[in-house]
Amino acid sequence: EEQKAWWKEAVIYQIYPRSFQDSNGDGIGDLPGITRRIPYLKELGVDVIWLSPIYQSPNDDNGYDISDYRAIMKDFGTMEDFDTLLRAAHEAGIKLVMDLVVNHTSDEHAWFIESRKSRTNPYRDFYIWKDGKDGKAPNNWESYFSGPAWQYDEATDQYYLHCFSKKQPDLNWENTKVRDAVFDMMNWWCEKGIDGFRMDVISMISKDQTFPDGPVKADGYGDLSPHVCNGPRVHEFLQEMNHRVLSHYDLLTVGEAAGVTIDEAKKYARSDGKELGMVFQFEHVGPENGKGSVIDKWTTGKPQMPKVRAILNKWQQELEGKAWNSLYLDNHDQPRCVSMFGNDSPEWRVLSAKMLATCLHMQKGTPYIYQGEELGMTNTTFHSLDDCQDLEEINAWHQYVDEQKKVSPETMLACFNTVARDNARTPMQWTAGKNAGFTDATPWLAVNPNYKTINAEAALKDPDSTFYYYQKLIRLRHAYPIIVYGIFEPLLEDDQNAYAFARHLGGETLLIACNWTSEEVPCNLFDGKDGEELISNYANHKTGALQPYEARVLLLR
Ligand code: TEU
Ligand code: CA
Repeated sequence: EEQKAWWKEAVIYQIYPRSFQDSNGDGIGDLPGITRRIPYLKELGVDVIWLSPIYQSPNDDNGYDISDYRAIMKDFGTMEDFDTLLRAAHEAGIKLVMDLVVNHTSDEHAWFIESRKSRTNPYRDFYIWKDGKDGKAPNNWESYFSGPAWQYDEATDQYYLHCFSKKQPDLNWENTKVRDAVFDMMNWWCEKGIDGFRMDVISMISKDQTFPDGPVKADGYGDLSPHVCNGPRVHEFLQEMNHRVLSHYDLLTVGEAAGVTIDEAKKYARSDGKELGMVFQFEHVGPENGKGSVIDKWTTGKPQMPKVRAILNKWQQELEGKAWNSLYLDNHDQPRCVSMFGNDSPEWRVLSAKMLATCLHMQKGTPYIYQGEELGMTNTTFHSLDDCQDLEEINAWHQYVDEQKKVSPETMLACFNTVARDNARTPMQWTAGKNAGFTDATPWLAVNPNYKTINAEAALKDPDSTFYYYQKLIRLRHAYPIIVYGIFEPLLEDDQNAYAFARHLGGETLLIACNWTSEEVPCNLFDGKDGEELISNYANHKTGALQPYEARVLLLR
C-alpha cells in the first residue's frame, strides 16, 4: 500500500522572484510583490510555492550564488518582508518551500573570502583547492557555464573548483565543518516555519576525490558530469542531512539531481524516507528527447513525442512502488514548454498548452507549475546577445561564437530563441498595460512583446483560458485519488502522434490520450467506452479520432 503524504497530493508553483512582481518601482520583482499576488495563487489553487533563491547574493547567477544564507537579497527586500510573505502564504493555506543552494556559494560569501586568504586559513578546506599541473588546471573539466571549471588564485598559487561560474566556488562536502554549517543553516530556516527545500544540483555534492580527467567533449574540454554527479558519498551525505535536519520536520524535499538515473533516483527518493521525497530528473528535457544538439545544450531542434513518451513512461513504471516522481516541463532553466514541446503559434498555443498540461498532470507524481505556464506564456525573441542577461548564454556565446568559432552568430541566436534560460525569465505577464503590470520602471529583462494578448487579467476574464484549465486540473487532483495514487499503465506505445496511458486504483481506470500534433489523428481508445469525462480541451469529440492537440480524460468505474 503506497504511503500517503501531503507533498504527494500537492501541486507546486515555482516563482522566480526577480521576474514575478515588482512592488517598489526598481524594475526587479521582490517579496512584497509576491505577497500581493497570494490571492492570485489561491485562485489558481496551488498548494505550495517554491521560491527560487532569495538570499543575499551579488546576482552573478541571479541568486544561485549566495553570499549570506541568513539574509534576504537587497533587491528582494528584508527578512521582515520574508516573514510577512510566509505568514500571508500560510494564512492562505499555501506552504512555502525554499531553494537550497549548497553545492556552492558565491565567491563573496564570508567563508570563501576567508578560504582564499591563505592555505592555512581555518576556512581553507570549506572549498576545493588543488595545485595546478604543469602550470595548468588540475584536470580538463569544463564548467557548466563554459570554460575551465578551475579558477587560478594568485594569492595562494592554487586553483579552486567551480562547476558553474567562477563566482560560484564549490563547497567541500568532505569537510565535516561544511556539513555542520549547512545543516545548522537549514535548521535555522526550518525553525522559521518553512515547509521544505528544493535542493540545487544536490547530486553534485560528492565529487570523485581523485579528480580524474573527464571524457573529452566536442569543444575540447573534459566532461565533469561523470565525476561530480551521483558521487561516491552523495547518499551518505543526504542520509546525514535527513538524520540531522529533514527528519525533524514535516517537509517537502525535492532534489534537483542533474545526471540522475532511475537506479540513483531509487536511492535519492527512496520510499522509506531516509533521504529525499523526490527528485527532478533531466532526461525528458535533454538531448535524448530528440531535440538534437548544435553543440552542448544548444539546439534549434524540438523534442520528438515518441522519445519524450519513452522517457516519461520509463520513469513512471520503474519508480512505481520504489520512489516518488516529480512532474515538470517548465522551470527557470528551461524554455517555455508551449514553445518547446507544444505549438506557440496563435492558432494552436492555447490548445497545445492545455494538452501538455493534461499529459503531465494526469501522470503519477507531484506536478510543478512554473510561473506563467498557467497562462501559456511563450518563449520570447532575442535579436542579439544584448537582449540576453543569463551568464550561461553570454559565456556560451563568447566561447562558441567568439573564441572557438564553432557556431555562427545567426545559429547561436536561433539556439537562444529555442532553448535559452532567459526565455523563462521574462517578467510575469499580469496585464495588457505598461510592462505587463510587472513594473512601472524599466524591467531588468524585457517583457515578452506578446503580453498584450497573453496576460493574467485577460485569462481571468476568459472561461476557456489556460488559467482555468490549470485550475481545473489542480481541483481534479485534489478530488480524485486515482490521479495521485493510481498505477500508471502505458497505452498505444507505438503511436507516433498520440500519447496515451491509463491509471488504475481500486477497480477504477482513468484513460488519458493526448494528440501532440496539429493534425487530426486516428484513435479509438475511447470508442464504446462509457464513463465520466473529467477534463478535455475540446467540447465535442470525434469517434475514432483525436482532433489537433486534443486531450481527453475518461474515468471508467
Ligand atoms: O541548475 C543546474 C543545472 O543542471 C543547470 O545548469 C541546467 O543543467 C542548465 O541550466 C540547463 O541549461 C541549477 C539551477 O537551477 C540553475 O538556475 C543554476 O544556474 C545552477 O544550478 C547553478 O546553481
Ligand atoms: Ca522591486
